[in-house]
Amino acid sequence: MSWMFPRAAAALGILIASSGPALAHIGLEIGEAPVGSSYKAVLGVPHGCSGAATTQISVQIPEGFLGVKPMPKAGWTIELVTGPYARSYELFGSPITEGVTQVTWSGGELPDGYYDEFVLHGTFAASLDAGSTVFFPVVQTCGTAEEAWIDISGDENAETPAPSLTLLPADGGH
Ligand SMILES: [Cu+2]
Repeated sequence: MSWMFPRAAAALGILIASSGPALAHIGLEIGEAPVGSSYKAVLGVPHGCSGAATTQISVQIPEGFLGVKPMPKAGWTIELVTGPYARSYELFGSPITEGVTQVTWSGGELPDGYYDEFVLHGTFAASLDAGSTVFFPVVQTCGTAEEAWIDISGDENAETPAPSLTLLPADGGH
C-alpha cells in the first residue's frame, strides 16, 4: 500500500482490512473439487514470516485425501509421514487403509518478496460428503520464526486460516 496517500489509505482502511487477508495468506489455487476425483493441491505461498524468508512448508493431509504424492521441487527436500487413516476407503476399486498423512518441503529458501507454489496430488474418497469443507493445515517455517496456518474454524476473519476447499458432488460417470 506504499503507493497510497496516507489520507486515502485511512479512508479505505476498513475495505483493505476486510479484503486483504484472503489474498495475503497461503491458500489453494483451486477451491473446489468433486468427491471421488483426483485433485492437484497447489499451495501458493505469497509471503514469508514478517519479512523473513520461508525455509520450510509442512502440510497436514486431510482425512479422505488418498494416494498422496508430492511434486518434487528443485532446491527443496521432501519428507513424507505415513500412517493409518481414521477409516478404510476404496481407491481404484481396492481397499486402502493407510497412506501419506503429512508432507514437508525443507532446505530451500523463498524470500519474502517472492511467490512460489508447493504441489501435491491425490484423490478425494468417493465416500466423503459433498458440500463439506476440507482443510490442508500448513505450518510455515522461516528460520527460527514460524507461522501456523491451522485455523479450521472456517471463519472468514480468522487470522491464520488453514488452506481449504469445498467438496462438490461426484462427477457423473466416466
Ligand atoms: Cu498472509
